[in-house]
Amino acid sequence: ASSTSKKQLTRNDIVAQLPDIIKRMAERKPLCHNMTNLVVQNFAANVALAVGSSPIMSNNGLEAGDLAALGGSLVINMGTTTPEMRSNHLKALAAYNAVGGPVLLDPVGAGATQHRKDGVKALMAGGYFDLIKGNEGEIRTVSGAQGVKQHGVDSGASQLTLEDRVKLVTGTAARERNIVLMTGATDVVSDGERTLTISNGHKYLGEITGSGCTLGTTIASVMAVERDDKLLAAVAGILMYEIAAERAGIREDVKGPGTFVPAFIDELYRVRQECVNGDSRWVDAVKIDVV
Ligand code: ATP
Ligand code: TZP
Ligand code: MG
Ligand code: MG
Repeated sequence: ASSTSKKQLTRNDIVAQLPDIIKRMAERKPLCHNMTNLVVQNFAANVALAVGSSPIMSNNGLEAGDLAALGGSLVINMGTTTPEMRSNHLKALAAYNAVGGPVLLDPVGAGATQHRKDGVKALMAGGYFDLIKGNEGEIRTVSGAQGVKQHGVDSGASQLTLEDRVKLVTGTAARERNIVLMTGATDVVSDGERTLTISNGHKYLGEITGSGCTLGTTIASVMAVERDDKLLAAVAGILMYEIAAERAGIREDVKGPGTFVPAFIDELYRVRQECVNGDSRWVDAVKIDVV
């Protein structure tokens, strides 16, 4: 949060601005630079194209300066991290910070291994992240909680009440002066002053790999074009993503997680096209609570 108090975001404000933000993204096609894990490269690139950004998957820190100069955003995802990748991440973080380009951190598996716990500390000490997103175990680790034991990249069963999740997310965002998003069936997102919960989405998002990672790609794509209010950018990305998932999940041709993935990419594209064409009825599905 900045030192000046921000205008509270109401559901009405968000719903009114949402279609224009997505339309702007589709028209500008911002670069979305993904330094992501080896599992989701293709899926994340397709999600970026569907929502209306221009993806480049590059884990080479030495070209981050040239890419940062193109005016887009950066995703740093620790999913398949190595010592070499960490040093590439730090180079890219510095390059984007130098030009004020938005940077999103997804500390995948942060609470699972010592290397990842150390990695989170090194990255957070190495520069500024406009937004940090993760599941409960990851955001607890980011907050500095001791003894978090994640089983791999999944959060597992929740250890916290919604009230505790809200406190943790709001407090961490205030401390880091950025945006923090804790995902789950109900997502909690805050800039330290303003905190919202979002309950859109579909259970199949929890049954495929890369739904957290590609949510990060979607949010970073929006952050590249909506720079004045990054909380609003995050909320727009989450809602586009989760309402597209709802539409895909109930389609007759979707029989399970396998058929869900291509339908989901189609529905992301459909939401974007509706925004471009001025059809904003999809926002009626928004499920947001202002805390
Ligand atoms: P995990 O590995 O713990 O599943 P993740 O990084 O995959 O973590 P999620 O918490 O699954 O991230 O969140 C990814 C997206 O899926 C978010 O948009 C979230 O709201 C959505 N999501 C996850 N589970 C559900 C669910 N049961 N119902 C609706 N949406 C969900
Ligand atoms: N292993 C390392 S990264 C990764 C797996 C399975 C993908 C995690 O994706 P998400 O979006 O956090 O579920
Ligand atoms: Mg998941
Ligand atoms: Mg994840």
